[in-house]
Amino acid sequence: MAKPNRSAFIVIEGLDRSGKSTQAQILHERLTNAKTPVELIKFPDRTTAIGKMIDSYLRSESELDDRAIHLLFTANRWELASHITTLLASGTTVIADRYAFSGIAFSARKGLPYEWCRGPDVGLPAPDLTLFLNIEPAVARARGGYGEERYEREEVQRGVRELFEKIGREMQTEGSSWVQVDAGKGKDEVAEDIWGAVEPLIGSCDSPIGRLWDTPPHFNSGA
Ligand code: Z5A
Ligand code: MG
Repeated sequence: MAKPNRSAFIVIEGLDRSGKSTQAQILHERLTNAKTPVELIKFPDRTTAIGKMIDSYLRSESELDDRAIHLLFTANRWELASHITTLLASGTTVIADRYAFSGIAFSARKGLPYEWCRGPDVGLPAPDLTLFLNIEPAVARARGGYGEERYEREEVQRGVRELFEKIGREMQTEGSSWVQVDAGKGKDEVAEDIWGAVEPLIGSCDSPIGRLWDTPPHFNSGA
């Protein structure tokens, strides 16, 4: 049987100010310079109609029920799901700056049931690699402090961190590739650690695109 010819889906997760966007950009540039087709997607994608509602909520310009905003974050991923699978199938590497794991961690931190939070993300394109940028919230705060948006407070970040750790343990238990990166190091060192995890995946994805938390892990077009 011929090998599926597709590229890698790489997710960068982590706490606020852990350097996700910085590293996503560095990785994007590195792959572009290596002539590897690559697209960087940021979640939330604040440019769509749903993304604009999320943006307004995060800026505290509007109020929403906790479950309603959770479902909007998930819908924001689903509206890009078929775009992601199309890119992967056509040989473009996809980097996502945050993904479903942020959705679960931030909503469960508010007290919503963990399994309820996970439900709507089941079946999304599964990452081939999730890089979790691990940092002490106090170190993150020292990087210019938290911003003005919702959730940007140290006690929130501590709770979110514990939930990310739970998600990471579960992902590793089920055999998914979840790699912790020490994000407290300098930018270049972190970039090298990330490259060490990403490089082996480039040009070597030989399985069908998986579905997140779905078994068996087959993702067909039409999502
Ligand atoms: N959220 C949610 O609730 N549910 C969901 O489903 C999703 C998200 C997807 C907005 O996310 C909020 O949405 C977020 C979670 C929630 N709330 N919080 N918290 P966002 O992605 O738009 O916002 P966020 O605010 O990511 O964090 P950030 O500030 O963008 O952090 P970052 O991307 O990890 O960091 P950065 O921008 O790359 O770097 C921050 C600063 O540190 C900057 O000045 C850098 O130059 C500096 N930096 C970066 N790396 C280093 C190193 N290695 N050393 C020293 N300084 C560094
Ligand atoms: Mg960011």
